Amino acid sequence: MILLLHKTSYVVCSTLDVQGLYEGGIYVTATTTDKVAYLESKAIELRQTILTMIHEAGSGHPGGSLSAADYVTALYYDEMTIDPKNPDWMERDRFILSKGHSCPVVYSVLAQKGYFDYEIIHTLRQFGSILQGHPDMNKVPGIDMTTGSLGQGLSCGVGMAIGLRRDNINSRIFVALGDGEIQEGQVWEAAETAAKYGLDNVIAIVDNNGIQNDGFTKDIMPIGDVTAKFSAFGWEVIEGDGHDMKDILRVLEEMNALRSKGKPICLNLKTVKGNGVSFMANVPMWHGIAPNAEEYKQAMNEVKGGLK
Ligand SMILES: Cc1ncc(C[n+]2csc(CCOP(=O)(O)OP(=O)(O)O)c2C)c(N)n1
Ligand SMILES: [Mg+2]
Repeated sequence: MILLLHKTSYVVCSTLDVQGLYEGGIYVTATTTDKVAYLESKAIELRQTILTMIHEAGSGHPGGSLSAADYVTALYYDEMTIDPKNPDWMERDRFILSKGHSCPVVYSVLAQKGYFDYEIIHTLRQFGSILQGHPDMNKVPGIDMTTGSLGQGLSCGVGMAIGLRRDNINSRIFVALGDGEIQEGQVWEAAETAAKYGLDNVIAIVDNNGIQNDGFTKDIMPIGDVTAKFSAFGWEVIEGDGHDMKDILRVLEEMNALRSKGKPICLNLKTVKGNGVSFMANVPMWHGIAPNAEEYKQAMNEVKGGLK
């Protein structure tokens, strides 16, 4: 039996098999079940860090950050080829948070992975802090694109993908988009460009939580069938449950199998805005407000239990 210790949580690995996990300088092998448990424990830590930074800042966007917590965990702890000690490494995979207001989720994972001192999370949105309300690639180690004005991230990803291909670098660009965000026309200009150039190094993740700023997407501007839309634009599309770690891993496996097809890939993930906290889940108000002391205490207790 192996215990993987990390700050506040641990994972028990009772069997050793094929998959590898690297944590705190220890490399162990583990089964797929162990991997899911390990990633779920990391997602709990991510939610705790998100809630802490937004509560302490007194402002921020908890809803969209919590909705992204599970796939961001899977990407940074398992899927992406990255080196926290070398954030500008040319061969790395890139992650663009096009829905930049949800940056606490990326700040949290970067802090946990050691891109910068974890204690900096306590300075979110303060004057002089590197962690501003929207992510700045010139300030934060590990942020691959400055975002915040919705609709632009996929265009940036397409440009980066063309550049990487020209330089014969086999890295991938993951771009996380909000479902409200894809109402922006620029997203579809980027989508058709990616298809035209057969950019199989671009992966768009649609965080399909059904809520935008002040209300439900279906009421404000229905986005229709996201899978059919991206397919019509020449993309491969894989659907999945954005809060079921096992299913996220299945989606990523299928994504890797599709890569040789020479088409850009969209992961259409069903998510819940504010996921993990009962009073925030699927409640539009929690798009952009911070929990007070009492709400924070309850939220931290709830996320500790995981999502099951
Ligand atoms: C171009 C632009 N218009 C408006 C906004 C203000 N705004 C910030 S978040 C948001 C709603 C985003 O909803 P969605 O894309 O679904 O993200 P999520 O639900 O994941 O938070 C809006 C309208 C913005 N940041 N950029
Ligand atoms: Mg949304």
